[in-house]
Amino acid sequence: MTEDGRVRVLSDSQRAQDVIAPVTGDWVVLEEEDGLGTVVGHVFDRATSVSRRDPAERDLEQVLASNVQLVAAVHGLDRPLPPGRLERLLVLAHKSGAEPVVILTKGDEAADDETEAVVRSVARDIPVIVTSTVDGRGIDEVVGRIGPGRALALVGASGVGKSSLVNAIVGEELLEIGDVRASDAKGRHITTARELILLPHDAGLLLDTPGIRAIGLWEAEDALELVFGDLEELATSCRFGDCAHGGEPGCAITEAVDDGEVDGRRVDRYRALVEELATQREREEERERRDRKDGPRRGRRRRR
Ligand SMILES: Nc1nc2c(ncn2[C@@H]2O[C@H](COP(=O)(O)OP(=O)(O)OP(=O)(O)O)[C@@H](O)[C@H]2O)c(=O)[nH]1
Ligand SMILES: [Mg+2]
Ligand SMILES: [Zn+2]
Repeated sequence: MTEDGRVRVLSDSQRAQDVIAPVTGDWVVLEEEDGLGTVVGHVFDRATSVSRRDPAERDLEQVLASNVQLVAAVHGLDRPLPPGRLERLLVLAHKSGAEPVVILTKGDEAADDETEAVVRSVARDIPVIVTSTVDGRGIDEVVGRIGPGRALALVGASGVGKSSLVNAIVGEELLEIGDVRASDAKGRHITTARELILLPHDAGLLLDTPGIRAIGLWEAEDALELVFGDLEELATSCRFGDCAHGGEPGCAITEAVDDGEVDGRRVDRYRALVEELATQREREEERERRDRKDGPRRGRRRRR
């Protein structure tokens, strides 16, 4: 999108091996190239960057969206909400540098107490908006959070109703929506490309994304504080500075679990995430050492 409206340009992926490949939300410089026409010449630094570990290439970052001010962890009330899934989505959102919000779609379908409890315990200080495209609840609240010049990225599993929400906000059937399997409420991956939608009346932008199954975190150690801040606070009182909270003497977290102040399963998920991120960082460092020795391999460069 340019001052003069939409233009179709070439993103030269061969050349982009050496620079940053553009993603939806990027600000870019367009250049005229002989024989090629208009091409993406340069991608500006990203103010925020929503990313995960590439599900196909375990040691690569995949940027899902950039330059958004808000990231919504979207979940549908027609299905159970595993706490680990919401935790990961929120850590991913926080890591992006944007503001996280939780959107619970299909508010017209009965939510169970369990889902409510999960949301209350995981998304403690994060705004939660319940929406429905059937009775219209929550739609104005979502729009109210966006505003002129601001963009909201919708991230969540297939079939939770991200594209339906966009259509409800825009007020027309702009995006294709799909069915969910009645047996397990799974979606059918209807949206296949990321799409930036400019809202009418200068109300801001929405960024729809394809449903994601795996939420592998990428270099998100510092972002764990959003959902596990209380545990990280407790950890400062552990006897050992490198306590892994796995039964070491003088572990403040283990004590809090024993006293019934903290849910042990939540601690297990926290420890698993810390472990996962540490392993990933080791592999990353190992690869960088190898790359320095061999020279960079094509297409394996870090996109940052
Ligand atoms: N009852 C109810 N159904 C909804 C609501 N929002 C979406 N749906 C239904 O949920 C199904 C999936 O909606 P989509 O918008 O395609 O979901 P999506 O998250 O975009 O899915 P992917 O593009 O595959 O990632 C459709 O059958 C919608 O009609 C809602 O608020 N209430
Ligand atoms: Mg969709
Ligand atoms: Zn400890």
